Amino acid sequence: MFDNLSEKLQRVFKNMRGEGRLSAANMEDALREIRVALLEADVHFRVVKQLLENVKQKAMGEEVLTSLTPTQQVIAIVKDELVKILGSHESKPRFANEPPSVYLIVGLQGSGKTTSTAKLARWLSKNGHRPTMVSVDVYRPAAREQLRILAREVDVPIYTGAENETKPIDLARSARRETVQSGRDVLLVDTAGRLHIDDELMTELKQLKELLNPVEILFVADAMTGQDAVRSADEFHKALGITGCILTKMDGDARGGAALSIRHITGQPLKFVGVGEKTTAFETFYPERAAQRILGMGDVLSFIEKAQEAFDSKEQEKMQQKLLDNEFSLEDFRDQIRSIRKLGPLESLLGMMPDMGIMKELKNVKVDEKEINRIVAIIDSMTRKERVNHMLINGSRRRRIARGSGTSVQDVNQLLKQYTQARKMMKSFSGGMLSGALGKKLGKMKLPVF
Ligand SMILES: Nc1nc2c(ncn2[C@@H]2O[C@H](COP(=O)(O)OP(=O)(O)O)[C@@H](O)[C@H]2O)c(=O)[nH]1
Ligand SMILES: [Mg+2]
Repeated sequence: MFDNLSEKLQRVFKNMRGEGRLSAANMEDALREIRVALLEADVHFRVVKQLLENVKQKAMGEEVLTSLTPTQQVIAIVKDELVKILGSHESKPRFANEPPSVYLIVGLQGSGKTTSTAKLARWLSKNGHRPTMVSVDVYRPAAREQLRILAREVDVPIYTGAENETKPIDLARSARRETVQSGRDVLLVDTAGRLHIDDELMTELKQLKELLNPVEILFVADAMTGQDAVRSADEFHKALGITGCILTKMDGDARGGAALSIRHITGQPLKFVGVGEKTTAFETFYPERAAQRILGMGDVLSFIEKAQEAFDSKEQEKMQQKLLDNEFSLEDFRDQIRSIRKLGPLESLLGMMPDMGIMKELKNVKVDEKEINRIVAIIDSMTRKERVNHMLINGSRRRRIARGSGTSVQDVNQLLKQYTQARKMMKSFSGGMLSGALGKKLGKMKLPVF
């Protein structure tokens, strides 16, 4: 799902990463590349335009150039905007105050209406409802037979109609009566489709709408048809007033752009996605997850949130100033180490990151949690004076500190060595908080890792 778009955007972000720093100029380049990626992925141009405007405004307006890496911030902004366009929250199906709730399932021929009707019936059964179905596709006998077979599979009753019921409106009326009489609470109406939208079909659907007063008119869109799906969604909405959309065939190599566009163009939410031919291949549509998949980036947002929490940018500036003034004390050293720990195990942190470039190298780096705990314990066992001036720590003080922290004198020696080395190395990274081999790799990212 969304693989094509993901790949394209990943390439854009990868290029942005290479820049190290973000400026007004390369921001324009990045936005241009994002535009091309989205258009190529079949996102409607109006949607692309809106998205880019929002991203640009936010990226330029906020303090993107300070804390953390600016490119990460831009990615987070793009993701936020994607989520917004996709609908922010998942959109649950609605129910009428007075049962039965009637759902009209509409769309072009072959989009997946009959399959989705059965899938939805199954979903409703699993979620505490007692649905029933009817096919009013009187033009193709095979279509009604298809729903009958699927109904058996998902174990949901179906209204098949009397001999004399050959008109959609008659079938619908009886099915509705039958639904009430049998104490069912939802009636799913699988309608006929056409290869193209025509007046006859629309008239029929409008009559059904008037008769049934449905709480949901769900437009079934075939994701593989890209912009055509968006166009038909728009037309169906104008003619009929759809209340939501089911996007099918998202398991194929659909370009994903349709998902982004339908919501924006019709203003109606995507409610479900079909991800296979089986009746179980059906999912609630979650904008957040979809945006993540589009970006193909793992849980970048929660990474950024965590990182921002841990490294207050003001705090960083203070640290850098201290370094420049040669005032970076053992206390600061400990605080830096603590802020790493706040992020949680480094490995799980890296697991959230997209699997590319520098991140791949980093995944092989191990940070020993025990080591961090030991360092913090040793520094905690020092007096305030010792922490501010490590030159005070002579042999007898070292023995006392080792005893107090449950470590050995060698451990204390090693820590002091690490600290003095860190100080030296950090100074050599102009304005950076980094040191060591890992620090060199992380140089561009400004993460305080020792
Ligand atoms: N791969 C895949 N195929 C689907 C999905 N939904 C429907 N189909 C297939 O699409 C074809 C048309 O589906 P159908 O429900 O008959 O469409 P209708 O004409 O709109 O009723 C069938 O072969 C279905 O198996 C889906 O989510 N994924
Ligand atoms: Mg059908």
